Amino acid sequence: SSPDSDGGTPELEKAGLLNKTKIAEGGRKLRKNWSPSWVVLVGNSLVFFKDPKSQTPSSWKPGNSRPESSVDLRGAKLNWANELSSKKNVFKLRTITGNEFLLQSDTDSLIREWYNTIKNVIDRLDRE
Ligand code: I3P
Repeated sequence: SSPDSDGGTPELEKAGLLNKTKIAEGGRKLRKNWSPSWVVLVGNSLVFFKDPKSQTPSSWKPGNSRPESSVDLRGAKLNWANELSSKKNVFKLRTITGNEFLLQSDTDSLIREWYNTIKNVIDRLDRE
């Protein structure tokens, strides 16, 4: 079994660089502001970090650096959303509290991996 399967520190599932913009806060529409974000999927949360240069998957540890923001995936909705952007490979994540994010990568395989991984977490939480 893995070191953190005892309910202690949540396990890191995935980390990487994506383009991100928040498009709604509590259901209220926001102006788009795309920027690169270091995205970490850990436990039931998607955590966003500002400075991608200082982050690598192997160096990331909980508490190592201050997240910019964090999203609870419980009850969240995930959908491909290429109609919401002129960019390719865009999906939308909507939290239960009505915060909406677009995430994007030019690399098809990378964005598909992120979509599937986040979807699996949401589906697992839905079954709990
Ligand atoms: C927005 C900016 C975004 C673009 C958005 C523009 O302009 O160019 O990159 O979104 O398009 O409004 P501004 O910087 O003046 O706010 P995409 O790159 O996702 O297309 P939109 O208004 O059609 O969403």
